[in-house]
Amino acid sequence: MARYDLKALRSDLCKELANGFQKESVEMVNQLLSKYKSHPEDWEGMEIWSKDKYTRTLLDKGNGHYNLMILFWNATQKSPIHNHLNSHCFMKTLKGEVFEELYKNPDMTSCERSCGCKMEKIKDSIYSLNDVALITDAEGLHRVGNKSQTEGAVTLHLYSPPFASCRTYDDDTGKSTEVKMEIDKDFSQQCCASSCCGE
Ligand code: CSS
Ligand code: FE2
Repeated sequence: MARYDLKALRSDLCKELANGFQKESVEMVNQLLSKYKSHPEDWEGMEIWSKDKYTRTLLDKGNGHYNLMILFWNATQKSPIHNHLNSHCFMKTLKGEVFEELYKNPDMTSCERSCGCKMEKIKDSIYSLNDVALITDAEGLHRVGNKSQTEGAVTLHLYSPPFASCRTYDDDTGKSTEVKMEIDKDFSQQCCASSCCGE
């Protein structure tokens, strides 16, 4: 039987989310992301490794309903603490091990943003190969990073609805800033022509 590869996953996601993200989509996306088992061949030719920051490659725009992205993290690279603009953020580890630090949203505590409170961490998690995680703003804010000091890590992200900017939060003051999220490479046109949206 043919391997359930990234192309098949992309096609299934496109079909299942054709009418947008519904309540029951959480379980369905979780199942599809779990069904797919990572294979380095699947992201051959898509890799961008930067010494300065983790990189973001857009795979699919899901007819405007979601963004599917693949992120490449060099050793020790991590994100700032950030929110997800009321989007569902699914993350699957494709290579290596990533850590997640979950923080309380300072907007929801008695501490006003301007009072300069240190961000309060509420949970530490580690995600290994093929693990799937979900975060929404309701759970809190998070930072994600590559746990390894020596090896690269790769993660697959599905954001629904898609978002192009988020807020990042200063560790020491909780002060937040709106940041536009860069896309380092865009493969979404190729996908729509061949594998997903056309079927
Ligand atoms: N939200 C971050 C990655 S951690 S979920 C991003 O898309 O760059
Ligand atoms: Fe995130």
